[in-house]
Amino acid sequence: MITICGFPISNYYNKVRLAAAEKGIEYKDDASVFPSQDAALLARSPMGKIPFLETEHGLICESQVICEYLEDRFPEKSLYPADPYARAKVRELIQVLELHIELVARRLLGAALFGASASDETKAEVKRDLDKGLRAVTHLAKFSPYLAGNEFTLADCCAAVHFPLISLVTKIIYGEDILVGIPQVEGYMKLLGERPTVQKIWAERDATFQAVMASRKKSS
Ligand SMILES: N[C@@H](CCC(=O)N[C@@H](CS)C(=O)NCC(=O)O)C(=O)O
Repeated sequence: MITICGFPISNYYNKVRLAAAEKGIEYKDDASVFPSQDAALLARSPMGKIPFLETEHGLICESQVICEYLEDRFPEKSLYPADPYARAKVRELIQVLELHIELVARRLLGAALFGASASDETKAEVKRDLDKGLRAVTHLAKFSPYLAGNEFTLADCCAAVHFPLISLVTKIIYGEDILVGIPQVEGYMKLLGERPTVQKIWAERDATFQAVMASRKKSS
């Protein structure tokens, strides 16, 4: 049995859980693991990040690597198309989403949600880079109806967890959800929200987020 370790407000942890659920994999969930630079966590996840996976062979970190492992180990229900070019296009979408949108918006996460400050310069840099990332997503995504075409793929697991965070952060920082720049996103998110697997992940994320915010308020 494998165990996915993390915390339900982490979009990367949720990506892995969503992929596992979509693939119909039986797994254990350790939803109480926070990122940390403590030796105990670093021994399990060398960057101190979540998620990581416990297997009978050892530990694996990095969400994309974990998802690829799940594909290799449980190939029966694949989240990739069969054709090599189509598979590469799914991976291309994932890379663009994660490197050029999610990671860029993440620079403002602390300022948007946790009371950190961000300079006007940082906000302007992030906006410039997000615009480039969005241009790439607009170019690559098919929305027909899923991101890479007519099959639900791992790219959709990524979008299901990253798009909401990007919307939230940009709404708070710039007063506008940057994803409105891609008109198909609204209908696409509704479609994703019809999937029981996505509903479960979103509900757990929201409940945990509210609990975290309430406890921060109490302790401040
Ligand atoms: N590239 C990593 C990113 C994971 C990541 O950044 N996780 C966040 C939580 S959503 C984290 O652990 N942050 C703590 C840190 O960066 O020290 C992956 O895909 O798993």
